[in-house]
Amino acid sequence: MSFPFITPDEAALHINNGDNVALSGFTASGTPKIVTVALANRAMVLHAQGKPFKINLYTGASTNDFVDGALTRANAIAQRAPYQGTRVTREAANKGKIHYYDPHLSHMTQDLRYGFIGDIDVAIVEVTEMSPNGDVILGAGLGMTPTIVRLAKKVIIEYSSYYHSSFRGFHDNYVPLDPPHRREIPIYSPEDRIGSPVLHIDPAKIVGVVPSNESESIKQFTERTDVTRAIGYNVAAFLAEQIKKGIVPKEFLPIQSGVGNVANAALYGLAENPDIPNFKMFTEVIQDAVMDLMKQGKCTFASTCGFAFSDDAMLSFMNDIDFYRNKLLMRPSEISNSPEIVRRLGLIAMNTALECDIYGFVNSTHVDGTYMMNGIGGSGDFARNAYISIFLCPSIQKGGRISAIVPMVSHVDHTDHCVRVIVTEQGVADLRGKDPLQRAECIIENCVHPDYKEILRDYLRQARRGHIHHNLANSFALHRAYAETGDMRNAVFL
Ligand code: 0RQ
Repeated sequence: MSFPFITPDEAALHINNGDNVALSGFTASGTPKIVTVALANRAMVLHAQGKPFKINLYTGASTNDFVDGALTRANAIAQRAPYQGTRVTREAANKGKIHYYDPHLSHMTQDLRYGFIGDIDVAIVEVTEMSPNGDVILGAGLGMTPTIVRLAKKVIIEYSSYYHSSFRGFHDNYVPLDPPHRREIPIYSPEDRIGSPVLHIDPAKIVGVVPSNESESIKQFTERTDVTRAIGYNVAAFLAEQIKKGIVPKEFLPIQSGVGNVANAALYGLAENPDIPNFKMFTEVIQDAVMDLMKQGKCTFASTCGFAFSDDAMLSFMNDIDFYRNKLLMRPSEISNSPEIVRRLGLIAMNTALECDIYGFVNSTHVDGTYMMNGIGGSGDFARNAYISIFLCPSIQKGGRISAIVPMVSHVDHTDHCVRVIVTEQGVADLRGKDPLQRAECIIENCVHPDYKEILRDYLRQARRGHIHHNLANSFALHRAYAETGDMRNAVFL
């Protein structure tokens, strides 16, 4: 069977107002880049005619301007899930223009299969190779693709010719059975392959193929700063000491690292510490740093859900693809983030907090408890199940006007039960085996910026005694001071 080549505009006509649309990819990697822009244009034309047009949009993780950006600007998204990271989409979600639903990434795919969210009308899938029987090789991100092509009533293919080297062999497509038939997911080390490099799509569902030649358009990270460098140094020194003490096995454990500037710096910190052995990664997304670390021989293997490489790094990856062939493997997000495997492999998980409180609760998502930043992403999948769950953040933000350590977080993503270690540029708070008051003292003395130490000690002194010491009238005094004066250092306790 050969599939019709269609234009992006013709592809967009297959999508109707109110449809549930699911996309391939994970972060910007492997997402469609052409049809979504045409869809945004179609929405704008229909809106100009006074006709309603919005879709519900489900992806592996955050996307890019071709997807969230274009569709948000066109006011074409009704519901959106899971993680997003595009400025306009964030604004729309915060203004209530998009119903943004933020599940754990490991849940999202099975939520679709379980029918929690409704049927999938259309899947749009970027592929890099394709044969007439519907066998495809995906691109730089895997995400939910094996499940969405099974569930979707129609599949639109974006056939990318951007990649001049073949991705064949970098994917491990696999869909677990659902309860009550679920068995163990048989991954016992980061390299284990359990599925197929080729994904089969039912040819009868494929309504057309749209050629594409777009890159992922991912920007490079900002250079490390003194602060992010210090966070990386501290986390590496902590782990080196754990190995020396025999708490972390001397052969080390696989690393999971979140995204962003802080997580990037943490990986470089590991690479620069001579007492950290070469390591493998079992993570949800890898960025440029991992390619560097592979070249240095420090990172020997990475299992991931997507290659979130900047355009320059992607070109150098393609030019040297054979070097990476046995060192990189992409898995669906429900496997890369599977709590079962995270626990079995004993990951060292490193994720980023917006704010932490003195008892070890972490807010990764909502500034001031109200304003959505990105979403929980995979951080919860890893944090609860890791061998050691570490949260990283600079101790202060906005030139010191915000302390990242507060008496009580304004929103809870990760509880004190999951958060084992907090690292800032000031130092490391090891919370394992400590009661709440011991944790508070440990965090204040090791992680808080000097400008805020006395303020937080004061909070503890005047707090009501119990298992946890709090004074609810003052728990948000720092947030209040920021709202009223623009500086948390002006906090006043009642
Ligand atoms: O603001 O953009 O205006 O400069 O938040 O902060 O320090 O640059 O850190 O880029 O690593 O992002 C938690 C958002 C950190 C991210 C978060 C402001 C700060 C800055 C960004 P500007 P930094 P990063 C993998 C796992 C949750 C999901 C997750 C995230 C901006 O890491 O989304 O971990 N994590 N998923 O100034 C007010 C505070 C603030 C604050 C920071 N307390 N109050 N503003 N900022 N702390 C990803 C996936 O799952 C795919």
